[in-house]
Amino acid sequence: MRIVVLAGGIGGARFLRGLKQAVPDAEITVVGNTGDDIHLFGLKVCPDLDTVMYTLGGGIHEEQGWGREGETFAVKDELAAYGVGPEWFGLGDKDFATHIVRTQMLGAGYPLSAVTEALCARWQPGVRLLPMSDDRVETHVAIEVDGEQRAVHFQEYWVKLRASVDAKAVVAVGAETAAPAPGVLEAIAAADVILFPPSNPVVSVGTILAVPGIREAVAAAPAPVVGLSPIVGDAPVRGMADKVLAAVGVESTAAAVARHYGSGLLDGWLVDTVDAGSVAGVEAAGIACRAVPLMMTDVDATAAMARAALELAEEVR
Ligand code: GDP
Ligand code: FO1
Ligand code: CA
Repeated sequence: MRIVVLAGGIGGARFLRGLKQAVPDAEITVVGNTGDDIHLFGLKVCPDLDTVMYTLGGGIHEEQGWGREGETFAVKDELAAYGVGPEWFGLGDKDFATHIVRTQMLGAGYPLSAVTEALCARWQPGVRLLPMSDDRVETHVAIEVDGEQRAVHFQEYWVKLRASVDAKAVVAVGAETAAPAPGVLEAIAAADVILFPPSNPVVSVGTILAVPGIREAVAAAPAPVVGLSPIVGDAPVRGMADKVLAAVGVESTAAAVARHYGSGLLDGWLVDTVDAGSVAGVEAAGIACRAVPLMMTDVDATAAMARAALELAEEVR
């Protein structure tokens, strides 16, 4: 079975670990978000691609969901000693190696998709990891501070500011001129099932869909499209997705996110059992809906979620 998953970072990666356990023989292609990418110290950092690669490759810092386990920060400390920042983004020594290899290969002319394939040759994530685009796309957030509007890089908003101020707008800078990476459209067209994991609907799945051609390809694909809600009981399970949902005028409920994706895109939607009351409303929007446990407490629980998503895909096929 060929499955395509549009994934961000932590939520997407954890879901993929369960999906792999649920259908070990499936051929999984991950279209990864690159809108979180940031250039630091002359290096290109790809947080969501690295979280998927490290999580599925066994190198992730499990509690954080980003960066490597057993990290040290000697390089970061030395950079700070030179007064070279930013200090608010925790790049570890092991992680630096990934960004050095990536930046070196990009500098040699390899596209991001080829670089990602090379990095995955070491990590063996057990899925085909494609960036959404080889072109530069970076999410910026418009905020208002002391009455003046300004735009900050997503990572500054998310990590430095901890999303403590309202997001007035979220812009995927460069998306309009970006092209899907090689293989992305083909994988979507050839898929037996397309899944939207419980990733951030705005800055993860939304950014991937903002690359011209990808939303259209998903909508036109023969495969059923099934999503899992990252919102449980009117709140994100973790992180600040509600802040960016508000920026695009979407309330922080499982049903509102389904409607935000729309029946033109989604054939099925899974909500958590606590949101069972919203099933009828989602169905009324033309999207098949089931209420199942959606907390990724361990790989077995996540595998059960993945099986439920695949079952719903067969029901709506
Ligand atoms: P990020 O790029 O690192 O923010 O990760 P993603 O965008 O892939 O996923 C972030 C989303 O995962 C957040 O909005 C969380 O609400 C969601 N999430 C995290 N853990 C769980 C879980 O156990 N169950 C569900 N349904 N969503 C989760
Ligand atoms: N997230 C944080 O909250 N604090 C950090 O210091 C941090 C460092 C970091 C370094 C490398 C990397 O690949 C990801 C990192 N993240 C950090 C996560 C990153 O902000 C992700 O983009 C978010 O989790 C949302 O996707
Ligand atoms: Ca992300």
